[in-house]
This record gives sequence, C-alpha cells and structure tokens, in this order.
Amino acid sequence: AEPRPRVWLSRPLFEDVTDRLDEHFDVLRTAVPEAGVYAPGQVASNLRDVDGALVTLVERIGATEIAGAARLRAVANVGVGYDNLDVPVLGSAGVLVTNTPDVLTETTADFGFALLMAAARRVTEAERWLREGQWQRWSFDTLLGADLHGSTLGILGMGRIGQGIARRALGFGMRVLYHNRSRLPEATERECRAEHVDFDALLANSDHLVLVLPYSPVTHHIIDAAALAKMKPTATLVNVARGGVVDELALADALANGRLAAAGLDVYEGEPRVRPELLALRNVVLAPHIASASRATRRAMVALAVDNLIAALGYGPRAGDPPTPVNADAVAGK
Ligand code: 8YV
Repeated sequence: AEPRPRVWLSRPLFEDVTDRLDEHFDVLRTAVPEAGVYAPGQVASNLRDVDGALVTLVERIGATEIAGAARLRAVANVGVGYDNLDVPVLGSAGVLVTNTPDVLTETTADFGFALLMAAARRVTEAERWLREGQWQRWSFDTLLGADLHGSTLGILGMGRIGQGIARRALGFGMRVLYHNRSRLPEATERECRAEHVDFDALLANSDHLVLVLPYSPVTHHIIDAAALAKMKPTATLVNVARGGVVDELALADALANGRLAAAGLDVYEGEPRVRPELLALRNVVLAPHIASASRATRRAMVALAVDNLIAALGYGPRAGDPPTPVNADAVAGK
C-alpha cells in the first residue's frame, strides 16, 4: 500500500475534530513548549518530514522554517489572519495555504462591539474602582463615559468582520464611516449604511474607531503618533486586528496624556507579552486575543482547517478543492 501522507498538528485543538485527520494521515502530535510557543528551530524540524501542517497564529512559517521541508504541500492556518505565514515564499515553494474566514465573522464582530462598549462606557475601569472600595459616597459624575448611540463609528478595514460591526452599529443608531483599500460595491455600502471616506477624514470624524484590517508591511503602525494626533481627544480606539497595526507606545502616550479617551485591545505586538505602558493605564480594556473565542466558533475554525488540510492533500469529498484557499493561484500548475 502507498504510505500515508504525514501531517503536523501543532497543538491539541478540539480533539474529536482533529481526530478526523487520522482517517487519512499519520499525524505528528508534538508537545507544546511551556510558554505555548515553539522556537523557530522547532517549527522547522516539525515541518521537515511532513506533507502538511495544521497551525495557529503563533507558528511562524517562512523561508527558514521550510528550508528543509521538501515534502510540504499544504499549511492550514486556524485563523482568518495569516500574517504568521510568508505566503509568497510558501506559494513559490508550491505550498498551498488555507485560512478560516466566514466562520468567525459574527463572533469577532460581537467581541469588537463588546470592547467598544466596555471602553467607551468604562466598564472594566468601573468594576476595578468598585472592587478597590472606592465607592464610598454617591456622586453624580462618577466615571462619565462616551455615548455609542448617536455617535459616529469609524471602521478601518471593511472586510467581512468590519461589515459585521457596521451592521451592529445600525442597531445603536450610529453613523458609520469606513476606510478600506478598495471601496465596497454600492449595494454593500447601502446594506451597511456605511460611507467611504479617506483615511484622514476617518481619523478626524470618528467618535469611536475600530481596527479590523489585515496586518502587512503596508499596515504596520498605520495608527502611529501622527494618526492618533488627528483623532478627537474624546475618541475611543478598538483593535481586533493585529497588534502591529498600532504603535503601542504612541497609543499608551496618547491615552496617558488626554489625547485619546479610551481604548479596547484584543491584540498586541509580541503576544503574549503586553507592554507595561499599557498595563499601567486605567482607560484601556485589555483582552488576551479572544475575539473569535466562543466555543462554537473556535470549534468551527478547527473543523474548517481540518477540511482544508484533508482536501488540500487530495482526500475527502473535496479532494483537491479546499474550501478556503489563500494562494490557490500561486500554487496552481506547480
Ligand atoms: C485566532 C485570529 O485566535 O482568526 C484570526 O485571525 O486572530 C483569531 O481568530 C487565531 O488566529 C488562532 O490561531
């Protein structure tokens, strides 16, 4: 019999879901290091003798990691963002990359809204204040926040998740502005009742700004000191994209010095490390990268990644036609 393909499963996910890989493949299950993140050399050695891999955002794969991976043909990423993978390098090596869009859209939009509400109305700050025993006397102006209803919401990055946030904003009676590398079709703009504006107008006019754009060299620190200076000092900033789209030191400085009212962050440069400058602030709501983390959605993400890997390696009902490829064009014909 033909030897079965081998795949690397980078960590235990939902085991009853990933067990489907064993129907087709010999599965390499490695012990996750203490901190939850493999050293680059470990990623390279785990990729060396496999045909495919199922990975999460902390497995970074580029030229160095695939240098010895002669058999590698497919990498299924659990996540819609894939900035952990050097897609051009993988594509030219004939490695198909897949991601997990759609299944996490609504859950992530829900959480973006949760961070927005928590930051604007100072929910976590209020709880900390109360638990610290500071509620000693009743006062009329305790912890005044900013309204969502009737305000202007800016969305930077108007893909599936951005549109989900825009639809939620309609229910709050917000005006929605967006900026995106390409303008949406008019029908979609109408459905979201969202108005396309240029980047500076988005910064200047948003009472609340939500970041939902992919991370790339082009979007690195797109929110820097200069961008923050264009925002209203009363504004709220929410980031459910990637830490690297914000200059965190500039953000911490703006929050500390009254140039921005509040922020809600789910993502950071250098996760799981969070900068002390952010930890020291009261007017920022900090979450540990959990925007897609509902039980149902995390499970659906793993199921989609498993389907992708099985199909990418030529098995199952969609053999050769994985549901959500990222670089099918680059790999076709190789
Ligand atoms: C995941 C994410 O937590 O989908 C993404 O891009 O950042 C999150 O949904 C992450 O990718 C898990 O690997």
